[in-house]
Amino acid sequence: KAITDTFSPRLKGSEIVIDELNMTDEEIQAIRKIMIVACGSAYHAGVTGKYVFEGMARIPVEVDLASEFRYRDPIMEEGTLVIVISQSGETADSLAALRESKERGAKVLGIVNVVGSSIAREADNVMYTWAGPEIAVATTKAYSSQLIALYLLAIKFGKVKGVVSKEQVYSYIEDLKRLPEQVEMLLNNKVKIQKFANRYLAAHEVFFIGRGIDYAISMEGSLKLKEISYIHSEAYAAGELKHGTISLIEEGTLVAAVLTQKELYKKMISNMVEVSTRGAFVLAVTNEGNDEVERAADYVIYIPETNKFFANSLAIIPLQLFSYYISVGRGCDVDKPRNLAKSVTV
Ligand code: F1P
Repeated sequence: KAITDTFSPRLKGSEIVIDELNMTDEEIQAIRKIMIVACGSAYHAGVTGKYVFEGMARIPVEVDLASEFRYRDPIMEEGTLVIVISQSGETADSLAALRESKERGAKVLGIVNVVGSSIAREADNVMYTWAGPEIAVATTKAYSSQLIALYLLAIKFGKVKGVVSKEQVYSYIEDLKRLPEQVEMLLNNKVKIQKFANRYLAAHEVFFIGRGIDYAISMEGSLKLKEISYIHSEAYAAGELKHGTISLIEEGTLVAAVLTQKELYKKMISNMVEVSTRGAFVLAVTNEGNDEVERAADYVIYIPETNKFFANSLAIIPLQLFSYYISVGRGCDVDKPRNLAKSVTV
């Protein structure tokens, strides 16, 4: 719903018009570097944004946690666009990063859900995500909307900068329009995920692994699990396994492997074999029709086919459902997890 109801990209001639984006083509032309800063799930959306902006618009991107940003002396040359992502628009560290960026002469674009919030007011430009009020503490729909905002920005920036052709714009928009129905299909599969989750209610820890965009999805999947179920969970770039993490794998450890990027299947499959030979139970979240993965995994959840840049919007759904059912099964309060606040303003 966040996807269908939020944005209205239109094609006008060969140009893509996004009503929600308050930026001129001249401002877009002037961008030389993008720095994305945010906290929590918004940060994970930003990590996806890095791959999307670089892949689609060929703009160099840095992503940083807003809470760490203050300890840097970031180089913001002419043409640096800082993108601050925040559902609430009030997160103290994100707001501080915005102010510091402006002081250093950068232009700031806010991707914000709450209209009129501090970040929305202080940013030079705002793209509202219109995801509606978020009741639960753990973000889901605002995260989905942030992803869509980033995809649209990348398409638009790529088009204005002459990297993306008109035909590509059409095809990206077609893929975006299919997402809501594909998300619906995944939601209809929830009983299967619930059954699987029920087997892991007593898990002590769960690892999520992926490469590239799939690593960004893994980070958000892991955060959802720990924040609402209190099970220790970490996301690792799969290539890092052999640099230490693999020693944590024991008989029966659940490892969720995310594989949505076809060119990375081979390497990911070898990581899955690495952990399963050490006793891990491997859950794979992957694209339909991937028989090789079927052989290497103990359990497979398929996501429908989409553009490689948009896979996060689909792969995150089973991971969110998994966390949700674990949380419910363990008797946790899904909407109000302990120790967490909806808006971190101090
Ligand atoms: C950032 C955030 C959320 C998280 C929780 C605490 O908030 O880390 O991602 O779900 O609500 O704050 P925001 O800057 O996106 O409002």
